[in-house]
Order: sequence, then structure tokens, then C-alpha cells
Amino acid sequence: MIRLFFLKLLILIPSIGIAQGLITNTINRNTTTLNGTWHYIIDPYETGYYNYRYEPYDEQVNNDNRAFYNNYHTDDKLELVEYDFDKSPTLLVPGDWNSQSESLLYYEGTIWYKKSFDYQISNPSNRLFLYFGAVNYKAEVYLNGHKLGTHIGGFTAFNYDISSIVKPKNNYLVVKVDNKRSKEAVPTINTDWWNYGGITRDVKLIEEPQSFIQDYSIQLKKGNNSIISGFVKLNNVSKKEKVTISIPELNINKTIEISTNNDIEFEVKAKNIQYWSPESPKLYAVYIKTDYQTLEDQIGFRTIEVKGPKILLNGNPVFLKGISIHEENPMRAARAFNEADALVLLNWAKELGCNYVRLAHYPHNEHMVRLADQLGMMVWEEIPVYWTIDFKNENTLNNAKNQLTEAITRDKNRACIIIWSMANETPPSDARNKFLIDLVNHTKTFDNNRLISAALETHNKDGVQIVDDKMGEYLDIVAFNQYIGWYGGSLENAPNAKWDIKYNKPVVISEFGGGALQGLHGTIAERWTEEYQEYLYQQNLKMIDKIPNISGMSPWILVDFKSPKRLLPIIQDGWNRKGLISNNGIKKKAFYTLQEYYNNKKYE
Ligand code: GCB
Repeated sequence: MIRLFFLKLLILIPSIGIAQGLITNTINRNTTTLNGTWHYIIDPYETGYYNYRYEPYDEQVNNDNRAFYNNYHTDDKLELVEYDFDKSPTLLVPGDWNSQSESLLYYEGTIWYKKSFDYQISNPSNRLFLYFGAVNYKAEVYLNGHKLGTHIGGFTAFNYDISSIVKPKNNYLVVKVDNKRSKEAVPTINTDWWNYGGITRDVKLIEEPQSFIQDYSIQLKKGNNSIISGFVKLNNVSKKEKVTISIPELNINKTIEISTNNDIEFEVKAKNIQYWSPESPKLYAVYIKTDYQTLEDQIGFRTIEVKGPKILLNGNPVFLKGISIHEENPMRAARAFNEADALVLLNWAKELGCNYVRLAHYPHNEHMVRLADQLGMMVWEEIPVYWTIDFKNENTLNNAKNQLTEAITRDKNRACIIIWSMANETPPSDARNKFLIDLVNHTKTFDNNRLISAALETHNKDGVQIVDDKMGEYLDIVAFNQYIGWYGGSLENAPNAKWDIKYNKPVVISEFGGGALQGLHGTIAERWTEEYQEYLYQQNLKMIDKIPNISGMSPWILVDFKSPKRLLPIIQDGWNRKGLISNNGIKKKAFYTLQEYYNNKKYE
């Protein structure tokens, strides 16, 4: 009983495994995977979290042992325990739960995951971190009965220092995952994609020395193509440390001294850089070294800027030949999460003739951006500030900012990412403008190098398509979605559409498209046929060519994707059919229309 009391006391201390700043470049670190099978309990009433007075167990003084994260020490046989992880079924991690069990297809709520593991720290002075690539949407994490913390946001990574809690044997890791939608969340209740729940990305243990390289930025300096600059951040500095940044192929060896846990900036001149571009996606081996550690990364160097109405990559005008992509493997009808999934999606984009992809509508997994770096695919990365977000809500803003911070922190060294997008199709109002301007300013404090955009909307006045959203003033690229020929407007007249775009900035069509069921054929006048979709692309492309300052596009969308909003039987059956490729991986006619357009596209 004494032991039990002691453990109960510990549980009352919130977040004992302190949530640390995000550790980046986990792919090149010393890690041990916790992927694999995890036991799970479906808990729609959150019985493992609230007592019968609906008070959370982990905030109670009189804690009892029925909390699901707590049975690690239920050695008191008198305790009533109404669950048993080890007799419960398993799910694969990473992976969404919806695609792994028929009964979970539409489930939105809480599922408890549990994994036991052993871990012997290789050196007693080392530290151990628990890292999640992403959990959708809210994760409450407990290790050996201690609460490590809560993470909100389904598409970004987080980690906890578990050095003082982990044991060599039988660690008991429990995660409460809740994907209930709510009005004030990011995204909000209403979206056009599947709300996949679960531990959807890799889980790993990261072993690090006492004082270690947590994060760094190594990029070309803004407005300069021969100075590499950035910062290094060490974790737990107790004395002056020497850190060397070396890029052997560029003969760079820059040593800086660090004696605080803050970001320490550096600058170094570089000669004869082979710049990263879609045609030649050169990545350099970069080493960051301390007395205790050498961390490698593969980093490309390129400049990206706008000049009047042009986007310049390495000083040259570039047209963004793009396509939008959801993070979904259509053949599995599931969240995409690994390198093989990323390869399928990006290879299709390559085959289409793309040099650019819009990763919609949230940050995708790290394999995707790493691969885009290697394949030479420029990227638009965005956060799920989508449609009718609760713009007046301060917590919603902080949540969006946090997701943005986590996305930028993870991906800021990827040359492929040229655009951070703040939002998609958000209805203009003072509150919305304030919210988005705040996000723009926030982005600039983390990364003043990349371009900032958002997918806006047009409105029609006397037959003229107008883009005058106030946000245009704050964005580097004026991007908008338009669906002429699908959600209204005549396809026949589309090529003659008149445009009034208020800003002298590069214009990117972030979406256009229409649905087709692969294999359904008919005339160009019949919706849902491949011929209708093909005609829609032909007419839209003619129209887009005439839009002033047009600098690129990312039609909607590469592959059919699952959406609970898409209810038309036989045609949709729960799939948004605007893909150029079907959910079985078969290309529709419009794929070849766009491919031909991209292959012949001339631009200066
Ligand atoms: C849009 C949204 C996208 C939808 C698409 C559609 O404008 O940005 O998320 O899936 O339209 O298919 O209607």
C-alpha cells in the first residue's frame, strides 16, 4: 500500500516528463523505433479519463487506479479494474485506426493505445526522448503512470524527455488519442477530407548525450547567394561548447562557441555552390559537430524571391507546374505515412510533368518533404486553417501559431519548401484578417526567407472575376482557388473570362478542377465522365494562360481522396472524385491533358 501511495503522489505532479523543444532531423539521429503493434481500447465515453463526476483522473487529488494509463502499478488486488490492455486487440502504428478495422471507419472519439518496451540506455549520462511524428488530433501521453504532457494538432511532431522515468525493462506507455472535431479546433468541424484518427506517424526513442544538438537552421542568407547563415541550438549547455558546421564539398568548416541554450547565429561565405533546383536537386552532406556528437543532414541551397509579378528561383523566373496532394494512400484508403507512400505520390506528380506540389491542407509527414528535396519538387506547405475557423478565439489563434511553429521547426532546412501557406478559403472579415496577419508575422519571425501565401477566393462582379482580398497586401504570392465549370460558371466561355486582380504580385491558381469517375465515359456535357473532366481542364488551362501575372498552379487534385462529405452513390461513395488518378491508381483522361500542357509549357 505504501508503494501505491507513493506512485499515486507522483501521478499528481503534472507533466513530469517535461515537454522539450522539438528535436529536428530525427531521421539522421540515433533512434529506436516504437512502431509496430500497439494494444488499443475504444473508449467513446472517455471512461479511462474521467470519473463518474466527469472530473479528469489526472487532475484529481484522490486519484484512483481506474485511469487507463495507470494499471502499470495495479498490484493491489482489491482494486476494481475494468479494462485490460493486454487482452485488447492491436492496431498498427503508424497508421490511422479508420482503415484498420471496419468498425472504426467513421469513429471519432477517444482510443487508448498501449505499448510496452524495454530500453537500456547505452551510457548512464545520456538522455532519452520519446518522439511522435504526429497524433491526430489530441494526444495525452503517459509513461509508467506519469503524465508526460498533452499535444494538440494532428499533423506536427512533438517529443518528451523521459530520461528520469524510463526503466530498462517493462516500460508502460499509454497514449489517449482523441480525434473528436470541435468548432474551435484547427481544423474546425467542417472539412472536405477524412478525419483519420490515431498515431498516424512514426514513434521513436531518441538517445542523446547530456548536452546535444537540438535544432539548427543552415540555409542561404536572405537576398544573398553566397553566404550560408542560420543558427545552432544546443540543449542543456552547462559550459562553453565548440560547435563546428562543416560542408566538406564546399570546403566549409565554421566553428562557433555556444554557452547558452538559445539559438546562436552564424554566417559563412560559400563559393561555387551548386544550387538546388528541380532540374538538379543537389543536396550537400552537412555535419554539425560538438565534442559529444556528430549529426549529419542533407541540405540543398537555393534562393527564392519575388520580383514584381515573377517568382525567381536562384534568380531565374520559374513557373510552378504543380498539383495538389492529400496525405493519403488511395490503394489502402488510408493516411500515407512512410517513404514508400511518398514515393508513389511524388512519382505520379513527376510523371505528370510537375516541378511543384501543394501539400494540402496540413503539414505532411517528413518522408514527403525529404523525398521532395531529393526529387527536385518545389513545395507549398500549409497548416489546417481551413474554411470557417473560429477566428475570434484567442486559443484557436495560439493553436494555429503552434502548429505553424512546429511545421517550420521541422522543415526549415528543406530546400524544396518555397512557400508557407497560412490558410485555405477563409471568409474575409476583420477577425479573419487579424488572425491571418498574425500568422504572417509569426511566420516571419521564424523564417524570413521563404515566400508566404494563402489560398484565397475570387468573387464575380458583372462577369469579371475579382481578387481583392485584403490579405493580398500581406502575401508574397496571390493564390486563389476557382472552380469555373464545376461549382458554377460556363466552361464554354471560360477562356474569355475577365480578371481583375488588385495586386502586382505573382499569381498562382492554388486549385481548380472537377470530378470524374474513372472508367465512366460520355460526352463533354455529361458530369462525372472522364470527358467532362478532360474538357474542364482544356478550357481552364486556356483561361489560366490569359490571367495577368500567372506564375503557376496546383490543380485539385492528384488522386481521388476519401471524404465523408461526398455522398453520391455509385459515383462518389465517400470519395472526392476530382483526382486525375483514381483510387485504384488508374489515370483519367485529364491527367494526360495536364501532362501535355506542362510538357509544352514555355515561360520566361
Ligand atoms: C476546395 C477546397 C478543397 C476541396 C475542394 C473540392 O476549394 O479547398 O479542400 O476538397 O474545394 O473538391 O470542392
